[in-house]
Amino acid sequence: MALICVINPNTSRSMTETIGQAARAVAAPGTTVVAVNPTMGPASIESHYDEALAVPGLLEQIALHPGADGFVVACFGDPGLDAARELATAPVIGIAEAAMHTATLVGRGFSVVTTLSRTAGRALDLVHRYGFSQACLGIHACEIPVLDLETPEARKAVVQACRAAMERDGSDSVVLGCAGMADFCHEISLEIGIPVIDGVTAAVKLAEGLAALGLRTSKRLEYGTPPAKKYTGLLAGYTRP
Ligand code: 5HY
Repeated sequence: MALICVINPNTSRSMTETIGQAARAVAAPGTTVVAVNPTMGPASIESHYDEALAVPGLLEQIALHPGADGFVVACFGDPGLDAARELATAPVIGIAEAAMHTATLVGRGFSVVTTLSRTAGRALDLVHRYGFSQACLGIHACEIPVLDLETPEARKAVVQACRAAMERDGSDSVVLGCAGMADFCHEISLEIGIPVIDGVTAAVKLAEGLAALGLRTSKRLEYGTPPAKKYTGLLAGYTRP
């Protein structure tokens, strides 16, 4: 019996619903998934500025769910992942990290299809940080804003972008670069004939696995609980006792 808290770090309730449904669709019997988003922060995350200002809301949600057996940061930039791992004792999994690990388990070389070109640099940073510089064969943008992904036209455009990426990179799997694409992967995989990985569902299965193994984030060094610290102004509520 695991409780997995899936946090959409932007404030779009409809996107949180989509993410929650996709997560519950793959959760094992006995796993409870709670899908939440902060009440403060950006409506969507499409820039470094958005990402920086999404982190306080993400950390607030981590603090509000002390009983969770695992957390999923449901944004492809994996914003605030290290800070969340310091704050939580349960494992915290970023969807970019989960999707990239999963892609290398089912293929030799993966493509990433993200939303706007301006987010591709962040995806590349994570490819290098997570050690997938060789396995990632290309990062491509479908140029659809995050909150426009819910339209039928958007789905078609993402399918085309995945097919073009596969052919251009010579990849044998595709990683979807946005939590808002969580319910696209089966349809696209049928269309282009290779594994298409969504990070939300991959992260839920990884979180379940770690909970089943009884593994929690090590508190010995870098991910130790943040030290006592006074915060002022808008962030006074983040003061560490
Ligand atoms: C995401 N933004 O997964 C990222 C996608 C992106 O609000 N949820 C967002 O474009 O980086």
